[in-house]
Amino acid sequence: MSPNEELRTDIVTLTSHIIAQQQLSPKPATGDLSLLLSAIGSACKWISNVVRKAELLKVIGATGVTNVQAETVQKLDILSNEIFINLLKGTGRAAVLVSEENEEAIFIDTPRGHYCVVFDPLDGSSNIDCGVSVGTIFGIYELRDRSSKPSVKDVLRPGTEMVAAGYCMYGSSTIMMLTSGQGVDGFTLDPNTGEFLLTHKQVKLGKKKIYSINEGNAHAFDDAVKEYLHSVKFPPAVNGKVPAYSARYVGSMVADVHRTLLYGGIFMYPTGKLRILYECFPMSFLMEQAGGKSSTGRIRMLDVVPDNLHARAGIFLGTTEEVEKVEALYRKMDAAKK
Ligand code: AHM
Ligand code: MG
Repeated sequence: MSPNEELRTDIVTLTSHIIAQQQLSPKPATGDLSLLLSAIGSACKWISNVVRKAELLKVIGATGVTNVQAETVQKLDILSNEIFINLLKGTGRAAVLVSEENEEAIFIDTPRGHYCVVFDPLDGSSNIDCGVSVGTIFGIYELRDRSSKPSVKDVLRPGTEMVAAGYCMYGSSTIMMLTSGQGVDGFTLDPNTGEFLLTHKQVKLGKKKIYSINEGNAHAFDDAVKEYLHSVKFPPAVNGKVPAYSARYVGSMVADVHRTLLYGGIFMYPTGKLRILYECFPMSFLMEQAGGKSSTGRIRMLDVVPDNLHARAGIFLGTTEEVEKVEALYRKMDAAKK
């Protein structure tokens, strides 16, 4: 620990931040949401610990099975899922859990369970074996009606109805970004104290021109996407200056969105691999709260109503200017087809 660290007294932990946010809520606060967010913080600490030691604990690699989505399940996917589910169940506040790793929703019969948590416990896990950043993504809904039996209808709702969302990135440091509709705040895990500390207060989207996409899929892109990509590679001069774009693509949504949030630009996955409920919605909620935009190309992503738990959509998120350029090209493409 450096001398400066020892002297630091202006400490805001994730827990104290959640409690402060709770006081700002216009609704009388029960503390239930705070408890859930706090459990998510604990789950992310545990997952971070396992991810960092994965090679040493020999939990690297695939399990040999594929999930309901025909994707290879990594050992760490299973471990992270169990950690997340167990810690959420332990709060007694969650009634419905939806995980990327489980085909069906998990219903928990508990008297104070008024919330639904949707999550991808370890997104980008195919990158683990080579040590690239991975992350956890989560979103929270309140039950529509506390007096009715919880059902999948409680989560098959537009993203605009989420009450909180976030991600935790296991990268060069472990960072959690969180929103409950009052902006985006970021917390870095201090390995000495085991606390998430507020390090990114009220994040506003960066202004850099960066585009992020897996161009290996270009053969399957809509013409609108192809035209957008051409425009960022060969941009027209503005006042005699050619705006220079950079290309960056990690292949791990949390890392690509985190960079987009901090630096700016646009992240795109147009061919519909990413899941609406627990990948697209939380990231779109954060992006809007940081001052950006998220779209399917045709409509606001948060207005989509998923028709099943693992439904997918194309996504474009980032700075408003870039996302609107893509939307304009979709309108042009659709008009030309009429
Ligand atoms: P996963 O949930 O199976 O890990 O897949 C999602 C990941 C995202 O993190 C990332 O944006 C995308 O898949 C990368 O896909 P690709 O390898 O096709 O570029
Ligand atoms: Mg995923």
